[in-house]
Amino acid sequence: MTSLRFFFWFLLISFSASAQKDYKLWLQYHKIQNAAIASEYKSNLQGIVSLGSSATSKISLTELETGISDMLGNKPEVKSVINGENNLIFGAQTNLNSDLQKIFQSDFTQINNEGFIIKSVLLKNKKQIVITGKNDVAVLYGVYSFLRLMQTNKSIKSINIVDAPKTNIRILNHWDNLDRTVERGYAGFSLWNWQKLPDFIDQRYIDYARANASIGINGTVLTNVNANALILTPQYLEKVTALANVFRPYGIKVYLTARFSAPIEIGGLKTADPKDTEVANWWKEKAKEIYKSIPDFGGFLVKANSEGQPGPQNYGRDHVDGANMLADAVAPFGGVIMWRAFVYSEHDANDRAKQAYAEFQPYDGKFRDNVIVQVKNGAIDFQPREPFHPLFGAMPKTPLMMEFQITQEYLGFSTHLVFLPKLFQEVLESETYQKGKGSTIAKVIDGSLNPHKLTGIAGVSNIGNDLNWTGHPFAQANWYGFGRLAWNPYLDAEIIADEWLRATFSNDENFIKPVKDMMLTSREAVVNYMTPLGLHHIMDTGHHYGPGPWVSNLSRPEWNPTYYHKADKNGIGFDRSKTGTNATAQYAAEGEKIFDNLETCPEKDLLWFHHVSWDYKLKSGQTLWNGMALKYQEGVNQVKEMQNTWSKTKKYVDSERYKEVEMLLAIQYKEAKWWRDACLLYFQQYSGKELPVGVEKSTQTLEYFKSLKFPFAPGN
Ligand code: GCV
Repeated sequence: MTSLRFFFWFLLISFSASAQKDYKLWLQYHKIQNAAIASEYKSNLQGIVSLGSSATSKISLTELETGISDMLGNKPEVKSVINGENNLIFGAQTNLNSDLQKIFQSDFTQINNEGFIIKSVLLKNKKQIVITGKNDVAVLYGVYSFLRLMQTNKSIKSINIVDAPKTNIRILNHWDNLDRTVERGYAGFSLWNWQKLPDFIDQRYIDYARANASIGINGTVLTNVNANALILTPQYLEKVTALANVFRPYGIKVYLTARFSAPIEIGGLKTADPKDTEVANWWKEKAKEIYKSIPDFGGFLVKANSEGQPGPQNYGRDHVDGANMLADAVAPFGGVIMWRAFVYSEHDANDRAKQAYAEFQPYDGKFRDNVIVQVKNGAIDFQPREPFHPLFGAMPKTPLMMEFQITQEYLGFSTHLVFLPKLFQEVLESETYQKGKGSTIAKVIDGSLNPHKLTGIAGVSNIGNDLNWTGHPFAQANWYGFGRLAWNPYLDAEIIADEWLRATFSNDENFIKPVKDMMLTSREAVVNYMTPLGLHHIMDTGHHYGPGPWVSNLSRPEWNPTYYHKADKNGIGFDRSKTGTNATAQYAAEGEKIFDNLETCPEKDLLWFHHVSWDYKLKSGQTLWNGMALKYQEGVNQVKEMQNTWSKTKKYVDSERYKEVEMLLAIQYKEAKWWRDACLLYFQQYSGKELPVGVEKSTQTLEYFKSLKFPFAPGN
């Protein structure tokens, strides 16, 4: 081989090894560096015994074999029967022998169908570790949990874990179109290769299912909520069936979005009126057809009468009529309807933030019991920070599921490092005061505040066919964190960051500590450099890339950033208090009082609820103008600090991921300054004040920022 050829060959090998790291997500199974831990694992894991033979049990076995041998450097013996000691035994309840049944009897009463038990036990006086659950998928969750403990170097000597998910629908919403573009997707094209399906099963589908199962996600909506009825035709259902077959052994159910006008578009009917018998029958037949080939089909997600999507209101009916008609169609098969509450109308002069509540709250208790209403975390639209959606505190008789956005539509796409579990946690911990203090959103959605059969959390997926799945290596942490919080909405973001870093990069404390701090501050940084103090919806139009606080000429008033910030010479902010739109009244009395009063309203939400004078004194003693400018600067400084932190991690990270993150942070820094400069120059026109000491002056003019155009920004 000539030296040049050797060089290229070497490049190729090292590229693919590195790219594989990115691709492997949090399932790297690095060799364990800590000798004491490695030796503890070796002595406790001498053999593996599988008590099952299903496809799911086989996945568990392969995962354990791969994980343990990669982490320990040698393969444990796979035994067909339990003999000797220090084995890892796994299997579902029904496959346990009578001794094990007895040992776990009381533990089984503590878990639901998806829960698992991992325990170090004495079986005929021999020490063994057992992973069990009520079925094979639950065991698989236990297997991943066990491997996570190993990845994070936790002791397993006297392991005793009984864990179960707190919500029952833990689901990704893909906004994927049939042409493979992804609405608000920043990680390439859709994973679903509809043209090659059903005959070609891309390895990615399997790896996707595996990654999801490893964090407890149990459902996926394959298609965009801005739906295309073609997905419900036999031609496409055959392809959906192929995907469902791949996902099933991983415990993942497939769901589809239902275009409300499908009976007309693909059914040849004249109407889609939910009260029309022919229409209702059409959906019943459609459901029957789907369940025939996908017996565990999850159901439909529906965006109706929202942003131009058809719905029951087109026929003078309401959301309850629409949702219940579909619910009746899937009910005989155990299906569920996830009906979205993301509605607002250009014909409604009311504050947009009030509209979903106004429309949905009166329907409380009116939906069938296989309907769950899916509510976005805030009342506008996935902003860097929003106060929680008032519907969460106002529909006790209706199961509500959370909709988070994992893809970063308003948070810098996939170029900005923003650790979203911090945002998710803030929302989940929010007090609705529905039944007094302690009525947190987590308790609303896990059904512990008002018991419901259905509970759930949805995350708008940030996954595409980029080599690293999510565009930004750190955006993988948002997929991971979403899954972990869907399983347990009470988990702390810090624990999630810790787990993810160890499983993805390294267990070295010198790496973990600073990088974890960087992740944990990253969400506040993006709020600071984009929308501090409760500002919102001031991004540029359409693609939502970059700042656009000046935009005021769009046909719908509530699409204009000026509608939201209302900056004028007197001040800035949206008065949603009693003196304004009275949106605060949509919260339970205690919450309402806090938000309504300028003095008690948390400063982080100040301009969401109040129009405040430029000279208003913040808690820091700064005027609002100075405080706001300093926040923008703080956001920029935080990104600089993130760059600094990352620059010290070179020796812990493979060179490709190191460079990727380094370049992305440089873009983030540039864009943080762009946000700061554009917003401050724009708002300065109204405040008429100088920038305070410590805030850097823009080197560009406002006109320059306004002139920037991005015709091919992704995801639009
Ligand atoms: C899928 C926002 C987004 C749209 C999205 C919509 C929704 O308006 O910009 O892309 O549509 O929310 O959640 O339905």
